[in-house]
Amino acid sequence: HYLNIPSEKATFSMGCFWAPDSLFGSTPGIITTRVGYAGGSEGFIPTYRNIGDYTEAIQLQYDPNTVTYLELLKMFWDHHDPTAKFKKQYSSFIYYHNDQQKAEAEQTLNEKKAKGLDILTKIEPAGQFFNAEDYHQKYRLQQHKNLCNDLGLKTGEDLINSHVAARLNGYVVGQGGIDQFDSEASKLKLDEAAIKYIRQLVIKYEGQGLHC
Ligand code: MHO
Repeated sequence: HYLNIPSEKATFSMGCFWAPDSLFGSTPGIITTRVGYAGGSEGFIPTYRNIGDYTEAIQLQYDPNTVTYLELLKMFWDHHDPTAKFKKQYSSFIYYHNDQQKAEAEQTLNEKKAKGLDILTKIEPAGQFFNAEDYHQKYRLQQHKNLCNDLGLKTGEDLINSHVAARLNGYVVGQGGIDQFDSEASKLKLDEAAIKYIRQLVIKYEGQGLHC
């Protein structure tokens, strides 16, 4: 049901990319997610082992009629420390895809600064995005190999393009919560065994937050 609706992209860097992959993956309105490298020098091909001046980034495909860019920005600000100084790999960036995203990103940044916070976040136009290695895509979900196999999620491209993979990558670490999972499970076309398996994980990890 997500194939033919208008969608938009959002790209953020907010530390290790495994956490926002799970955070956003189970957020209503998120269609797909991918993790990768953004914001570095042209002509350089970043990899995890040789990341150069790129940042770890999450790129979202979202349905703007279900979740707004301002709501995504609120999640961005609420789920990392934009005042903490890290090496470039883990630094805080908003990579905007159009003028409206740029304006809304700047507006929220200015609201933070008006509170006296020393925000290090930079706002830059989205340039080339390099997918991270397959083993980083839906990293939390990939720790459940049998589940991935049962769902036919075999390659990195499968994991990147699958809406179900995005949702479950959040649910397996409790993101989204049990009520949302129960109301959504039938739409994801999961079989009874998968539902049972994922339910116990959501219940176990709900409320425990994200870590890398
Ligand atoms: N501390 C984590 C960071 C991974 S992240 C994708 C690790 O190396 O296991 O940068």
